[in-house]
Formats: sequence, C-alpha cells, structure tokens
Amino acid sequence: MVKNESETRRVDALIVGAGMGGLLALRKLTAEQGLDALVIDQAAGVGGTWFWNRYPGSLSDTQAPMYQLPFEKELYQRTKWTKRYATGPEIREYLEDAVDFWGLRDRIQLETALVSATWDDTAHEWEIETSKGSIRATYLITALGLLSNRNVPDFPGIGDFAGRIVHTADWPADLDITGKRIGVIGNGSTGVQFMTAAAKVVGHLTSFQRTPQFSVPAGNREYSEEELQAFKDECESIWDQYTREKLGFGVDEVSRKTTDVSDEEREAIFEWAWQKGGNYTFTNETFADVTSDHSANKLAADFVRRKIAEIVEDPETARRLTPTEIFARRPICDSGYFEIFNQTNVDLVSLRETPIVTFTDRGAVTSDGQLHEFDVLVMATGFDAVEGSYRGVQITGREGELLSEHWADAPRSHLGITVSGFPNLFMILGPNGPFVNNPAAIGIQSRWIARTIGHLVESGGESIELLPEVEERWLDTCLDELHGSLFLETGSWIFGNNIPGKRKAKTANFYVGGLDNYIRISDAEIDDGYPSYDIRVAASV
Ligand code: NA7
Repeated sequence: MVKNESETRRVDALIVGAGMGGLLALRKLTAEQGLDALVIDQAAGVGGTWFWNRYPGSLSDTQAPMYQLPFEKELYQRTKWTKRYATGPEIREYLEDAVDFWGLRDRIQLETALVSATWDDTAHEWEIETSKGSIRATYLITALGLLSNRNVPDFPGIGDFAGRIVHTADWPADLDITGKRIGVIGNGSTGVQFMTAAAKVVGHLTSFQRTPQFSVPAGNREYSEEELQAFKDECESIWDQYTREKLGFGVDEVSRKTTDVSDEEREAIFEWAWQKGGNYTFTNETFADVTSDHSANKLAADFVRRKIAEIVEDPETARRLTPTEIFARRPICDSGYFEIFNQTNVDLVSLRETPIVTFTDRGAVTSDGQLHEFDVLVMATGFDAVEGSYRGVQITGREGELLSEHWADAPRSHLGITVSGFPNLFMILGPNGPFVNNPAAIGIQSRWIARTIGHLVESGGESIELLPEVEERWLDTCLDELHGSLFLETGSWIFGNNIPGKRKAKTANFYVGGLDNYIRISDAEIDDGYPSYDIRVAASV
C-alpha cells in the first residue's frame, strides 16, 4: 500500500524500547550526536523490564551502585537509592527522573508498538510501521530487552480455573494479594523474590516447584551516608573497572581455586560469602572454579544443600527444596526464601513427584489426587529470552530477508549489536552480546552505537552493514567460549534451554569471554576503522 508521505514521520533514529537501553541510546544520540531521535514503547510508561515486572518483591539483585546507567556522572549524583539493592519502584522512579533530567520526555512516544521495519535500499533508511502510524528513520535501534517475551506454559484444564491468573511480568495494578490464597508456578529469581515477599501477607501460598534452585542470602542492607557518598565520588572508577572485570557486577573476581585451600579454609570462605550475601559474591568472589569445574561446583552446591537442611525444619520439605542438579543457572539470592517454608501458611508441591494433572474451578489437581485450592494463580514462569524478544516483530533486511529467517538455525550478530544484511540496524542486548551486568552492557553498546553513527554522519556514510563472514566468525567465537561451560548443562533461559525445543545446535546466545575482552574487541573495531563492516558513502560526498 502506498502511504501518504505527509502521514509519515521522519526522524534520524528510531529507538524501540523505553527501558534502560533505549533511554541511554536516546540520551547519547541526542546529546552527543545532535540527532533527531525518537523512542517508542508499547508500554504506558518508561522502564522497560521494570515497567512490566511490578510483582510484590520485585528488586534488582545487582548491587545498586552497579545497577545504574553508566558513563553519566551527573545522573549518578542524583540517585536516591540507599540500600544494597534497588526495588522495582525505585528503579522506575530513577528512570523517570533521568528522562526529565535529560529533557527527553517529548522524544518518547508511549503505547506505540513496533509492527514491522523494512530496509529501503534506495532511500537508505528504514520504513517502519508502528501501531500508531508510519515512521522513516536512517537508523533503527532495537532495545527490546533480554527478558520481555513472557513464557506462559499451558496446563491441562487451566481454562476451567475460575480465579485470576497473572504472570509476574504483567502484574495488574488492581491486584491485592493480602489475605488471599495464592498458587505460584515457578521458582526462578522472580518466583523466589515474589514468594518471599508474598508469604508475609497472603492467607496461604502453595509453591508448585518443578526444579529446586540454589539460592544464597542477598545480604540486603542500608548503606551508610559515607558509603553512598563514596559511590558517588568514585562512580567513574566503577565504570573504569569494566575494562578489567569479567562480569561487571562489582564483586572481587578472585583467581583462587577451591584446590588452593584446605577444607577448613574453603568452608570458611563459603561461610564468609553466605554471611556477606549476594549471588555473584557466592559464585565469583569465593573461588574462580565454582562456575567452571564440576568438582568445585559440587563443593559450592553441597555447601548450599547443607544450609537448606539447616534452615528448613521439615526434613521432607527440605529434601524437595534441595537441588540435585549442578549449581549452574543464573545465580539467585534471596531475603529469607527457604525460611518461608517453615511458615504454616506455605506449602510446597514438587511437580517432578506429583505433576499437575488438571485444573478445576477451585485450583490445581496433582497426580496424587490432591486438589490445591487458591484464589490467584501466579505464573512466575519466565521468558522466551534473548532473541525471543524479537518474535512478533517483522524486521526485513536489504535483500528482503526476515530477521527471523536469518536467525532460523541460530541467532547471530556481531557483538550483540549488528546483523549482516540489515544495514543501519543496531541492537542493544541483542543475541551474542556479553553475559555481564546488564547496565554495563547497555552502557558499552549505547556508546558503541553512538560513536558509530557519529562516524557515519561525519564521514558522509549513508549506511553501515556487517560483513557476513564476520557474523559467522563471531558466532564461532561465542560458541568456542562456551565450550565445556557448566551452564549448558542446566535448564536455564541463558541458552534457551527453558523453552522446550528452542535451543538449536549452533545457538550461543551470549559471549561469555568476559566484559574486559568484549570492551577490547568492540573498541578495536572502532579504532581500526570498522574492518568488519561495509560502509557506503553517499554519491555526493
Ligand atoms: P526463570 O529463571 O526462567 O524461572 C522460571 C521458572 O518457571 C522456573 O522455576 C521454571 O522451572 C518454571 N517453569 C517454567 N515453565 C514451567 C512449566 N511448564 N511447569 C512448571 N514450571 C515451569 O524466570 P525468572 O522470571 O524467575 O527469572 C528470569 C531472569 O530475570 C533471572 O534469571 C534474572 O536474570 C532476572 P524449571 O526450572 O524450568 O524447571
């Protein structure tokens, strides 16, 4: 259909997603590159992941000083967070403030979904359809989030349930769980946070657990005035550390191995981490081999198993809560999760031992014939993550190829940012980006994108496109880095193992070679004049 040109809005850059990634890209492209940029988001407010995940207990388990938009010193000084971890509402407030502080409110169009984007190789721009009209943009930046596409599994007879069914990532504003009977499916980070908070206020909670998870104390606490001021004074050194760290979570990434110390010393170090709290403190600040070596992993896992047995009073409940797999999912921390199972209003159902056979109007019936009644069913069932965020949007490249076709046998990109055949498309947290603290990745990728677009503008380039062989090489690099990873052996979203049939043979999903190496490789691309790219220069230049 030929569109009326007057109905089509024209911008230099269209950014899809008003979460941390989209907002930082907007800031950089407008303030540093002077571009006319616009953000669209299907949500009714900014915040991305944090807009949607409003379930009770929602909190970032990255230490708050590291869970901030990097390289923005003035914004950092405004942060009001006072505890080791920031809650969902605090993060939303922080992002709202960033929008006003940077004067970007007029450049954000909410309740607007991306429908399709097609590269016009004659005009050298993207022709974009949104739910609110057409836009043409020289650059398309997709900041769709890693964990946006909700996983809602089907259960037999679930349509018969007469109560309310909610997903944690689509939490209704009018839902008050106080005094209610709640069923919860899922016990990943979200389920653990939700149940720990909900158990304090609900009438009754039944946890339907498929796979028991390792979780360590979060060690949440108030920061002193002095500590808060020190973070503000030294924020640039936090960002500087990214160039030397593997993960960017602000934990001391030790090189000591479990075999370097005696049994007593090892136990004392695990105990120190348990008392200090923090997921990556336990996995990376104790010993370097916990996440890479089976024997070391078992020592860490057995430590947590012993703690569960100490905390949970009923031995049968403790047995069902104790993981039998290796300790190699995205690590979880909590503020009293195992303790809730000592409460009389909390029950645990192992779906491995007694799966749900059907739902009735009153609740779920398990294979032992028991009806578990509840008023609200909470699905804390996670996401079709990473490239799953791109399902449902139609992005068509230079030769008419759909991004979904391009990724048919495995999602592929360079640095998690660019895709061959898709000129002037830049992703933030796209597939095969670094597996690190997300704000760190967002900062580095936004900076890379802004610099690259700045280079194009200055040099009269009208398009930049990744060379296909580089994309294949980067996929191989990501796969090589993954070789032997313990994380491949568990059913986590990190590699797409959580969705039946999703993970394909060549899928890497992340670059696990470390933040330091990622920064070095991505900086070198710019410093060397973009050897991995075909840059087309306008004829008149
Ligand atoms: P996760 O970590 O993917 O957890 C999802 C949970 O839902 C997990 O316990 C799953 O059990 C469970 N699940 C999923 N499908 C089913 C079915 N069909 N039946 C029973 N149980 C099911 O998602 P989260 O939202 O908790 O966390 C995602 C990330 O957000 C987290 O890692 C942080 O980075 C922030 P399973 O383990 O697959 O047996």
